[in-house]
Amino acid sequence: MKITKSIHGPNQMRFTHAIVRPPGRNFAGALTTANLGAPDLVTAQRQHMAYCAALEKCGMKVTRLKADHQLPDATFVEDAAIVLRTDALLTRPGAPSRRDETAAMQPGLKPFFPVLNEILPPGTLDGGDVCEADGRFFIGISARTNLHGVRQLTQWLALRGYSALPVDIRQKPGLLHLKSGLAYLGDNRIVAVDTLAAETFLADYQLVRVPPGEEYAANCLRINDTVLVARGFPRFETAVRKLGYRVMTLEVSEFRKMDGGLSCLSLRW
Ligand code: CIR
Repeated sequence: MKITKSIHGPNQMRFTHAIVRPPGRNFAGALTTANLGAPDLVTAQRQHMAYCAALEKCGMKVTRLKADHQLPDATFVEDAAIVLRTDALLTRPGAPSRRDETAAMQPGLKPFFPVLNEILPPGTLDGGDVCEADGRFFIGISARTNLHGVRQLTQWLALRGYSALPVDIRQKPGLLHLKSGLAYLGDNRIVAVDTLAAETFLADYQLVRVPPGEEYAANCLRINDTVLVARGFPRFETAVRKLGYRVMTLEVSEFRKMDGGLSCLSLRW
């Protein structure tokens, strides 16, 4: 039997730090399949500021990196690294246009994590495919994250005492990353969209289903005593409130246009 431990110790879902990067001038050049039109940069910057304020309100110290005007997807910092409380790993994003984001992330992580490991070729891994549930990691095999990447991350985690389980989402419609449809709420509860709900690993958890039509809201974030939920998904918001959580809703329309959501805008530990 594998021994797993919680990253967050006895206080599950406790986070103290976040790294973020506001969108740059070239944000409209980010990758997208959303078909929701071009983002408005000023609105995106405003939404990003509100996001940072929410993290701070939840008790986190937020490190704001400089906007990157060369790498349009660099605001989606979650994809460039995997961060535990004491260790961090630079990924190797699956989209070639995002590869340089890890080098750009390095100076932001170094002050906190002097030794940075990295995913090596031919491995690819996006942080959005990694969902941690109290020391157990679910890793999506996706259009962005390949088996080599999954194996390298699994080994890196095992060396630190954590277990990992691959979840193949390549045939799941609408899921760019695993966390596009899955979020751990703590308290043994997992949010999942219908296309993931039958996965056997979910049998170990209390499932919080996402109402049809509100799938985008699955990418929510439990931070300390609060669950951050994308604004505009009232049935999901009500379901989370009914579980007893304090909910804060945030408008992220401009990031949604670029296939991003709440989790991808920060690295958290
Ligand atoms: C991309 O396609 O890579 C970006 N436009 C969106 C990345 C979203 N990342 C995430 O959900 N972790």
